[in-house]
Amino acid sequence: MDLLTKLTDSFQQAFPAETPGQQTPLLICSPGRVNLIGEHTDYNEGFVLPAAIDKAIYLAVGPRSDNELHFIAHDLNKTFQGSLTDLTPTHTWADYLLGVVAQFRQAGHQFSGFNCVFGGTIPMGSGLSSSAALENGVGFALNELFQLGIDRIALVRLSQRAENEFVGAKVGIMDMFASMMGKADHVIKLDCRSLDYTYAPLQMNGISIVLCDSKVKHSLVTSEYNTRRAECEAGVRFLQTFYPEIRSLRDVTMPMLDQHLRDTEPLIYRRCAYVVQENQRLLDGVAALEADDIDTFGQLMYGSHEGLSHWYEVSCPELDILVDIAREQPGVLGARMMGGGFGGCTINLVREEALEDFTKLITEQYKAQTGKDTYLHVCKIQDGTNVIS
Ligand code: GAF
Repeated sequence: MDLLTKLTDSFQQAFPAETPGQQTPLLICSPGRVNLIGEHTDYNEGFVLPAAIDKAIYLAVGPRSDNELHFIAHDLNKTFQGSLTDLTPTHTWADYLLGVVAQFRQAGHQFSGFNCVFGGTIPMGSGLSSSAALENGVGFALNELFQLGIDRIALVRLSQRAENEFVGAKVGIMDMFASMMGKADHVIKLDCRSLDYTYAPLQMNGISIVLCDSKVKHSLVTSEYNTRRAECEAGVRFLQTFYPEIRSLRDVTMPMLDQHLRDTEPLIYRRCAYVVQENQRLLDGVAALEADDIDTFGQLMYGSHEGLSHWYEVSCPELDILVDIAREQPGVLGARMMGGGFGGCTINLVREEALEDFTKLITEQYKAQTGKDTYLHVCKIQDGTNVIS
C-alpha cells in the first residue's frame, strides 16, 4: 500500500465522520530541499541556491467542528491531542504543527480545530528539512481548509516564525522558502535580505545531484546553530563601531575583517570570514552555472565544505570522510556537507556514467572507515508545497 493510501486510511479510521462530509481529507505534499551552495548565509542576509526535491512530507487534513487539535505522526506511531485555546510548546514533534497554529492565531487568522495525519519520505535528521516541510504543509493546509487567503511568501514567514519562536531554533528562511517556492527542474537564487528571487533552469547535462546520508544525527545541531548565529551577530556588532552603516555580514568585506577582527577576536573572525567568503562563492558559482562551467562550480563546492569544516566548524568526521571519498572518485565534480551540519547529508555532483561506480565505492569505503552504512539518493527537483487532492 502506498504512503498516501496509508495516511488516508489512518485518517478515516481515526476520525470517522467527525464532521459529516469530512471523511475525505485534503492531501498536501510538502517537499524537502537541497542547497547547491551558500550555507549558513541566509540568517546573515546573504544568498542561497536551494531547490525542492522528490522527498516530502505528506499530510491528510480535515477541519473539526470544535476547537480541538488531533495529530497523528504516522511514521513515529504517535498521537497528540490538544486545543486551540492552549498553545504551549510540548518539546515534541507536535511543536512543528502547534508552532504554525500559534503563529496563525497571533497573526489574527480565525479557524476551528482540525485533524491531521502526516508521514513522509524525508529521512528525519538527514538535513533535508523535514521540519520546514512539515511546517509549510500545516500552514498550506490551514490556508486551504479555511480559505484564509495568505500568499506563499507570507506562509514561508509564518513557518519560519513558528520554528524561531515556538520550537526555539533560530533558523534562517532558506528551508521554508525552498520547500514552498520550489519549481521543477529549477534552482532558486534567493537574496535573503530582500527576498527577491529568480529561478534558474538546472542544466546539469549528464550530471546528477546525489545525496549521501552520513546517518549521523547530532544532538548539537540546535544549540551549535544558535551559537553560530550569535557569533555572526557579535562580529557585526563589533564592526559597527568602525562602520556604523553595516547591517549584517552581507555588508562586510574581507579587508574589514582582516583589519579589525583577525588579531583581536580570532574565533569570531573565522566565523565571519567563512560567511563573507561563502557569499562570494555563491555569486561565483551562479556565474559559473550561467557559463555552463560545472567544473568551476564543483571546485567552489569543495571550497564551501572546507570553510564549513575548518572555519565555521559545523561539520563532523563522518561528513568530512564522505567528502574526502567523493573527491577521489572519477566523475565527481564537487561535494560538500549540506544544511545546518553536525550530521545529515552531503550533496555531490556526479557524472551519470560514473554513478554506478560512485555508489559502490562510497558505500564500501564509508562502511570501512566509519562502520556505518550510507544511503544514497539521486535527486529530482520538484515543485514546492501543493495540494495533491
Ligand atoms: C538549516 C537552517 F534551517 C537554514 O535556515 C540554514 O541556515 C541552513 O541550516 C544552513 O545553511 O538548514
